[in-house]
Amino acid sequence: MPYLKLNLVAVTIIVIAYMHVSTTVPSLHFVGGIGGWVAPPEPNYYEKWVKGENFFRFDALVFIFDTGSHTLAEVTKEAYDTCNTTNPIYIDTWGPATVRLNVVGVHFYICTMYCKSGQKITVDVKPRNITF
Ligand SMILES: *[C@@H]1O[C@H](CO)[C@@H](O)[C@H](O)[C@H]1NC(C)=O
Ligand SMILES: [Cu+2]
Repeated sequence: MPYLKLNLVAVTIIVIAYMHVSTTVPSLHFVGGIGGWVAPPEPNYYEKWVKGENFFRFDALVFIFDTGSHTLAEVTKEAYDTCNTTNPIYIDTWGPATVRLNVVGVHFYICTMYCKSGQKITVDVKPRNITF
């Protein structure tokens, strides 16, 4: 049955092509690249970094920073916009910090010390499941 085999190969290739982006193994995102999690050298530094990334469920963010110099906090959109550090959803004061992206949707991360200098990122986590 060579035709059946060929069809199977074709179907497999098409399915893999559809699944392409989301079936890769979870990746680590080193926030800010080699610079790490620092007070941004230019105002749009982290916005630019985020634009070059694709975040999928079960990926991880790695924030490289010296303990005491920076922090990593997840906050609400309101707190993110105003750099309100009063009541974060989550805070890690020990560097480096790793965050597993277990929840699909938009998440907001700031440094509670340099948020106002632009040390903050918006991360849109996309599902890993395939929808045809
Ligand atoms: C910051 O957030 C807290 C609640 O988390 C709120 O009580 C406080 O009023 C906010 N501060 C400002 C300046 O908006
Ligand atoms: Cu900082």
